[in-house]
Amino acid sequence: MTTIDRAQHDKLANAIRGLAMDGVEKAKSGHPGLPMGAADVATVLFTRVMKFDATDPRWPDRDRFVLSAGHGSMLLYSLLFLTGTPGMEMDDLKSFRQLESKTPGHPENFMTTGVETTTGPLGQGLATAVGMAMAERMLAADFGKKVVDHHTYVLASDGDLMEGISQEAIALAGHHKLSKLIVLWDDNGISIDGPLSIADSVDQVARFKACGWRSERVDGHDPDAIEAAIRRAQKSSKPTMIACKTIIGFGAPKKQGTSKAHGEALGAEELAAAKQKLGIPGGPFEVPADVLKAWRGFGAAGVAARKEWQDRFAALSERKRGEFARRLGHTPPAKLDRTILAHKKALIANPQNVATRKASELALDAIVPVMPELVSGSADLTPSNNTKAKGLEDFTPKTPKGRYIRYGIREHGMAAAMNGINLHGGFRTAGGTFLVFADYARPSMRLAALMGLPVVYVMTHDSIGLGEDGPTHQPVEHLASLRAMPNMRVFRPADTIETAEAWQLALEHTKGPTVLALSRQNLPQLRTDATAKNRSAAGAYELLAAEGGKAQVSLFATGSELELAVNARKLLAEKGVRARVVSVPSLELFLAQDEATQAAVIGSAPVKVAVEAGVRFGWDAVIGHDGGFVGMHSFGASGPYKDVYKHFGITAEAVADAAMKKHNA
Ligand SMILES: Cc1ncc(C[n+]2csc(CCOP(=O)(O)OP(=O)(O)O)c2C)c(N)n1
Repeated sequence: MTTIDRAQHDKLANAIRGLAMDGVEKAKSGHPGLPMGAADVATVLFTRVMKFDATDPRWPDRDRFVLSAGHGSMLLYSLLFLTGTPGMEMDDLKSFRQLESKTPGHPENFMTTGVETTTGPLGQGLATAVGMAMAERMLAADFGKKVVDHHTYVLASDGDLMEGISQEAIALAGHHKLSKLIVLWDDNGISIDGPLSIADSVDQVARFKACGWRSERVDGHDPDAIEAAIRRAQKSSKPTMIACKTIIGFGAPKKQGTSKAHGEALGAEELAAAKQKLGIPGGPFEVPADVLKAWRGFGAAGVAARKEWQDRFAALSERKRGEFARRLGHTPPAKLDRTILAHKKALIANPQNVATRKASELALDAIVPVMPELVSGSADLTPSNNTKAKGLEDFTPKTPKGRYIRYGIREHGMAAAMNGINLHGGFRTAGGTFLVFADYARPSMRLAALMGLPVVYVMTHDSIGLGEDGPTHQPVEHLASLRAMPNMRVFRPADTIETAEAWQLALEHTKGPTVLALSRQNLPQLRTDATAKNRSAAGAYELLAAEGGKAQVSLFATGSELELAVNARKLLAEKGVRARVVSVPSLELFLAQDEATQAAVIGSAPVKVAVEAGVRFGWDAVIGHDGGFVGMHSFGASGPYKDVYKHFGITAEAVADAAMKKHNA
């Protein structure tokens, strides 16, 4: 236990409170209530409990701290400053919420060193931390506890626990007995609308227990009690939730304990009164020298532990050290290219007319043996998503070397955990569900795109082509909506070769997530070439040129509809019309190419028709406003898939007719 006495603790905690009040006051916006209320909890974590070295915020074996309640960002920024994290100066705190500052409204891991994950959408941080704790266990299994042995701490608010994603997250964590995950709940009973009691009456302690956690209640303003609870948590074989009873806006005489302290500046009068009440000396942004010195001491307290870690790391073989660095840097294995090329060549030698979900499994079968960092999984659709490649064993508490995660029917929790696994470092993640249920995972997918995390979503049953399950399961607007998301790449490969190429591009890409939209139904292998060149890399390419002269028609298609375009080209030839076929495995990747490349692929044929079993939205950039489009204009329908395609007029004949109409116009 600590040697920090109460008076010293209060000074340390009040430094956070003072900075948070001043930061919000200067910005005239922000959330002072949480930092003031949770300052004691955070101070205990950072001065007594956590293993970290502020001077080396990227030390791989540091304890992770996730501020799930991202609106309380001044708490985190104050801690980074006080502990002496490089790059966080007092001037940065003074620039809170200003453009391009290191102190944006909500924590953004790409703006601020020391921020482990971007938070703000409530619930996401908690669910992301579950993935971090999973990754810690998996990486320890690969490299040993001497180099990977740390905790993941989360500070969560009422909102974090009310959001539905929290249920998926805590159920996953409890099931996996993620004992190194410790959640501190800022139990202040207040949110924006007022007291929590107007909208919530969940017994959170009982709820966590029911999900396989240890949980207990403490006084969130009693540092020794908080520390003791955390020490008990560290010894548990289960994850722990500690309900820390706090007062929002602690110290603000009129506003504390009310929603008035939640999300606005206190105002000069209340701020001055709070500082007086708390005994915080000095003017705005002033931290007494002795207090800052003490904080800096705690920031550097982990230097020795880090150096010892470095010695242990240095004792690993050169090969292991290199592999550790490669994996933490998300660098794809050197063998990946060769592996994909050999896989493509085998497919050309022995063509497979299979669904692209099956093609994805074939690609994974080839990739998994050369990519030990690839963690696959599915939200209870393993036999449908084909995500369990040969050689992948289940990840369970007893088999931490398993690289297949059974996420259960928890798409949102899965997507957030995938983010956490990537953020922790050492792993790449792929997770499966039906494309239509991207909607159930979307807020976490958006954060992956925002943070630039290279996760892969294996989203099968990608159109009305799934047939009998009907419109609830048939994605229609999903391709367009995912393409609309900045930094999200969507691939809809048409055959085995394009699927292998899409996997290669997804895994070689380290700056953002990728959706693989894959068919349920079998498709012909249309590609007959297997050069080292990845033809999908530019997003689109000419699959078949026009025969017998200049093209009169350009047909564009993705995924399962490429076959229709190929057949339509034949029908047009029978009518004496020359058509070429362009495959577009990734529309937005294509639209990101330079103008000349785009123009060359789009071509100069006067008639342009696109076919995709989704909505038109986005296609005008290729076919023009006056182009023809064969696709969906409504929700789908239940029936055998060939009947459904006919019903909605998505056929080779319809494509040929659309082209003929334009040709004759
Ligand atoms: C998903 C999501 N919905 C809504 C919000 C907007 N929001 C920010 S803070 C907040 C209230 C949070 O209350 P609580 O979690 O108790 O935080 P505290 O009042 O203790 O600071 C809301 C609704 C959000 N950030 N994320």
